[in-house]
Amino acid sequence: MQKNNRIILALDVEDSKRVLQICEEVAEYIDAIKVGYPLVLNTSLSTIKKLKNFNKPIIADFKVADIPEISRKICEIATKSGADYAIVHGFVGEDVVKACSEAAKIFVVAEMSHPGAKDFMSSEADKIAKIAKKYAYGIVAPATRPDRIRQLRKIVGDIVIISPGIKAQGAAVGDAIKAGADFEIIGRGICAAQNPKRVAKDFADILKKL
Ligand code: NUP
Repeated sequence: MQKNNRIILALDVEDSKRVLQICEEVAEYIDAIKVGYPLVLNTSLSTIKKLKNFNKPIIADFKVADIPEISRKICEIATKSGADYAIVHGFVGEDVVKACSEAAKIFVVAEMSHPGAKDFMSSEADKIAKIAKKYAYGIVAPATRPDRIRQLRKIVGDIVIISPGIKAQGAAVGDAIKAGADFEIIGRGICAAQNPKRVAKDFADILKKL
């Protein structure tokens, strides 16, 4: 994935017209588009094809976490629908991660960004990262805990780290990049802003100066 602005837009917007409008406004300030359940379940998988017009890599955030055979199928469907990458959970084990990696280029969720991730995930994240390093294009690591990004970077070496938790979840723009992430995932911070174009430009300017 090309690093220009280092922003991945999380399109958790349910109205497909609004989605296209936001993408048009902010396209020049983002490097990739992430779609997930709110958008795809409310519209359809074919929305991914429409988003291809913006010439950005598309990441399907389905947080795949099923048995290997079904997880592989989900990744195949994501790829067939036009997604360039799929996000897969790592806590389900190496067999699932391996199966998914055979069907798509994957990002593995090593540790999530919300407070509840500390209940079960944080303690296992280093082990998940070791598995991810074997099979994945990259990992997802929390901007809300930059110390964890630093630690996970040591484990995964130079694979790509994408990091959510910016703005709406409390981290500041730049926190994840400063800790060693490659891209910051930003959803509501851009999509729910009065003027998405202006904030996307401001965020891109901040990241360029780092
Ligand atoms: O740990 C994760 N945290 C997280 O927020 C893993 C994710 N994939 N995400 C996603 O990033 C979440 O599903 C949403 O699409 C985006 C963050 O959105 P926002 O908090 O910037 O609005």
